Amino acid sequence: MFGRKKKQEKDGRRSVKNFGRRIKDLLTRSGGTGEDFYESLEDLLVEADFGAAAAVELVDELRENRNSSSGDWTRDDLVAGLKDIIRPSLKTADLTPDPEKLTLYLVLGVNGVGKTTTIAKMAHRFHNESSGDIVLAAGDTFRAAAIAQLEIHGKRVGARVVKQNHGSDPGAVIYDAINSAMSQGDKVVIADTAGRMHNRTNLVRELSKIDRIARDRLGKAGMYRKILVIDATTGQNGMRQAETFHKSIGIDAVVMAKYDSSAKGGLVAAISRELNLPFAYLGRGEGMDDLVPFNPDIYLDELLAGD
Ligand SMILES: Nc1nc2c(ncn2[C@@H]2O[C@H](COP(=O)(O)OP(=O)(O)OP(=O)(O)O)[C@@H](O)[C@H]2O)c(=O)[nH]1
Ligand SMILES: [Mg+2]
Repeated sequence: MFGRKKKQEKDGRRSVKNFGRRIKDLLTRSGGTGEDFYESLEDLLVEADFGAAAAVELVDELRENRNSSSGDWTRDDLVAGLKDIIRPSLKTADLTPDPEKLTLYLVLGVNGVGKTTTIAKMAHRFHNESSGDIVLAAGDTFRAAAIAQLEIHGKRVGARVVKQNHGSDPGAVIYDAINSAMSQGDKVVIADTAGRMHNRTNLVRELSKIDRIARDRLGKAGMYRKILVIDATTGQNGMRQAETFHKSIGIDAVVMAKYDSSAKGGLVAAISRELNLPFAYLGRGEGMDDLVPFNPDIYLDELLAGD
């Protein structure tokens, strides 16, 4: 049993399908009828990271939509019913750089979620789409190693890194990076930020300051996108992070990193439903090509697949 779980965790595509398989088992067990069926379905939704409130709402909606003459739930009905309810809240964000304007992507998120890796993957993607030279801003000045890590990634994907010393003002680094891009005619700046501070109030205050500096420097001629990275394996913590960042700084798009190692998947639906935020990409591995544009229909097919 333990061995099997380990294997599922390693194989992202299979483990993401876990929820769909469990639905299938539930239908076999319950015959798709009765109070127990609905309660167990609610439990499965909670286990899949939809969150308790959304799980109750979704099951209530399913029940209401069900015609009394429809009989027991079949797998096809249930999958279609869940898709009908979840699909409308799923939105995509297209982060393709504007060739006419300088675009700044400010990448936010708590420590360890996958920000720096996501930045490298985005730079790699934009570079391949011939968006010109990409500038990376080493805005995580809180840890010395963070600057070095961004430089390694910069070399790997062929992007220029603008940095200052460890401990310097991150707003100043990002200001410099925007100036550098403007003077060289580059169109894309992707800025790293720290995910950790002495405490959360400090982090939010620091990020709000960066936000003001970046907005002022870019002005109307630029495009500004605030990207929140969430770790797919953190469950309802991810939901709370999204709430906090969106409330205090305002988020334009979410990237769900480590989606390959997530045993669940409902977090995407929960964040979409509760916060009405669009998703840009799913991170599906550590490689530079493992950043896949979010596609709601593929997401739902995978989530609900029963094989
Ligand atoms: N499997 C998998 N691992 C990932 C993915 N994205 C990032 N990682 C790994 O997660 C770990 C943390 O990634 P970082 O990019 O350093 O995260 P961060 O948010 O910049 O971390 P801090 O700078 O410490 O706040 C690294 O080992 C990455 O290789 C992903 O999509 N899939
Ligand atoms: Mg980092």
